[in-house]
Amino acid sequence: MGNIKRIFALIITLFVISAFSRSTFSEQLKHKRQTIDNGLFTPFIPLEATPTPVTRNYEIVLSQIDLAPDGFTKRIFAINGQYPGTIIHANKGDRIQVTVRNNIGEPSVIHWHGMFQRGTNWYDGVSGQTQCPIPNGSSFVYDFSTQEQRGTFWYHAHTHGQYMEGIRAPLIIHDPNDPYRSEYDFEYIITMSDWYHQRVSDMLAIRMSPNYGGFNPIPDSGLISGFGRYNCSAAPPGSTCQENSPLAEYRVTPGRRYRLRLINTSGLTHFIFSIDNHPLRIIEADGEYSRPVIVNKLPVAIGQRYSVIIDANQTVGNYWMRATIDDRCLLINNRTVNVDSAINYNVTGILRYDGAESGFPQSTEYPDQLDPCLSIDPNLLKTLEPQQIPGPATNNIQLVVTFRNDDQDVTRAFINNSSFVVDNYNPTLQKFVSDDVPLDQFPANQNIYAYDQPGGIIDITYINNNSAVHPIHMHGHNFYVLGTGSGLVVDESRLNLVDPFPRDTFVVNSTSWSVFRYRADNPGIWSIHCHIEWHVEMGMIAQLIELPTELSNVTIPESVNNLCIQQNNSKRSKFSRRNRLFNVDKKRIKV
Ligand SMILES: [Cu+2]
Repeated sequence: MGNIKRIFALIITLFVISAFSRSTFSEQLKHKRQTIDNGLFTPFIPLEATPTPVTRNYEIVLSQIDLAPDGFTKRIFAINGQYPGTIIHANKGDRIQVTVRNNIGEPSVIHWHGMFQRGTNWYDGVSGQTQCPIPNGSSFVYDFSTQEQRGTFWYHAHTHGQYMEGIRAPLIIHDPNDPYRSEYDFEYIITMSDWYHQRVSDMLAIRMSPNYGGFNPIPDSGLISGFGRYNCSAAPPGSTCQENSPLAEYRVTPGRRYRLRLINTSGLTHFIFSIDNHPLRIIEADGEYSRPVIVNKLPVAIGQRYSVIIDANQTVGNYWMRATIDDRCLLINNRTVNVDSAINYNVTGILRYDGAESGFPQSTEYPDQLDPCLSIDPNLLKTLEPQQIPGPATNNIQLVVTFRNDDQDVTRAFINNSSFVVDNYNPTLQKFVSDDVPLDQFPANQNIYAYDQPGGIIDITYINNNSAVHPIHMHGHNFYVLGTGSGLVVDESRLNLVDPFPRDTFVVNSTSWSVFRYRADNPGIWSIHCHIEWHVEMGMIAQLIELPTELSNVTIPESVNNLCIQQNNSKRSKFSRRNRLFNVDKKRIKV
C-alpha cells in the first residue's frame, strides 16, 4: 500500500514539473520580441547548474553597420551585427572563452568590466596597458575564469572611445546558489546609454585640439536597451531619419516577479532609473549581493550595475520606464561640440503587462528628488553577509585630479599633475614583464603607482579639484567605499571602517574626496580611471602595479605577445596615423 502511495506521489510530482516547464517555455515564447533579437526583451531564467565548471565559448565579430536605434541612421561599430551586442552568460566558476574577430577597420580591444582576471592580467583588454590592440582583420581569444565572481557585468572596447560607437554588451554571471533565487520568476537585462550621431573619432579630434574651449560633446539621444527616439526635424539635411522610432518595451505577466539587471554603458551620462508605480528592490550592486534596499528612483553612474526586483502586482496596464539623463552635471558652453543637440533627457521605455492595451502609458513619475549625478549613498548598501573589513592601510595612494591646458593648449586631465598618454604599441605589462623595464624608468606620463607587499591593504584617496564629477572605475578588484565628502581634505571621522560596501565603480563628486580600500592579492597592471570616455582620452588614468615581484615571474601567453609583433610590423596602419594625431609619445624605453 505504501509503495502505491509513493508511486502515485511520484506521478503527480512529474506531472507538476512538466506542466510548470511547459508554462515557463510558453511564457517565454509569448514574450519574444520580433524586432531585433539580441535577447534583451526575452525574459530568462538562470543557467542550469553543472556538476563541475564548464567553458562557455562565444564568438564576437566586430564590424561596421548602419543602424538607427533612435530613428537616425548612422554608421556604428556592431557586435555580431547588433546593438547592443551579444549577451554573454556563464555560471559562477565557469571559464569564458571569447574569440573576437575585428573587422571594424581599425585596431580594437575588449575589456571585461568588473571581472577580476585573477591570474590572467593579459586578458583584461586595455590597449597600451595590458595588451596591444587586435589589428583590423585579425582575431584574438580572451580566455579567463569567472572564479568566485557572480552578478551583472558588461564588456566593451577600451581604446579611442570606440565603445561609444556600439562595442558594448552585457556579461551575466549566474549564481547556482543565488540567495535571492526564490524571490523572482524571470530576469531581464536593461542597458542605458547615451548615443552620438557624429563619429566619435571626429569628435575626439575636436575635443583634443588646441584651444578647443568647449566641454565634452553632448549626445543626441539616450537609449534604453538600444532603443530611443530622436526628433528628426533637428537632423541635418541629407540624413536618413525615421520619426517615432520604437521605444524599448518590456512585457511582464501579472503576478510575476522580475530581476532587472541594470547597466549604465554610457560614455558621458549619468542615468536615474525608475518605473512608475513599481518600487525597485536592490539586491546586487557591481557583482556584490546587498541586503534588500527599496528605492523609487535609482541613480546609475557610468559603469555601475544593479540588480533590482520588481513585482508585477499593479493594475494590468502600461507604465513608463524612465532612464532620465541627469543633465545637472553636464558642463556646456557655446563652444561645446553638439551644443545645439536636440537630445531629450527624459529617456523612456515601456513596461507593458500581458493583457494591457497597446499604446503609451499614462502613468506618473515618482516625485523623489536625488542629488545630482552621485552614486547611491554608499552607506545605504550593506553586504548580504557581514564581511571582514581589511585594515589598517599599509599603503596610501593619493590621486589629485585637476584639468588644465597643456603646453600645446590642449585641455587635459591630470593625476598628481601628470596626464596619462597611452602607448598602444608598447603596453605596460609587456614593458615590465617581457622587457624588464624597471618601474622607475617608466615615463612620468604612464602614471604608475606600485605596491609590493602581498596582502597589503591599499587606500586610494581621490581628491577631485575639479568642477566635473567622475565615475571612477578600477580594474582587477572591487574596493570598499570607506567614505566620501565635500572639500579637498579627507575627513577621517566620516570613514566607515565597520561595514562599507564594495564596488568597482563609484562617483567622485566635484571638489570632493573619496577613499577606497582593497587588499593587494591580485598581481597585475590594473587601470584605475574615470569612466567618462572623453576624460579617459584626456588622460584621467593611473596604472596600479600590484605586487611587481610576483608579476615579474608570470609568463604572458604567446597569442598576447603576438599582437604586439603584428602591430609593430604594420607601421603604416591607420592607428599609427591616429596616434600621431593625438601626439602619442612613442619613444621606446632604453634599458
Ligand atoms: Cu571624469
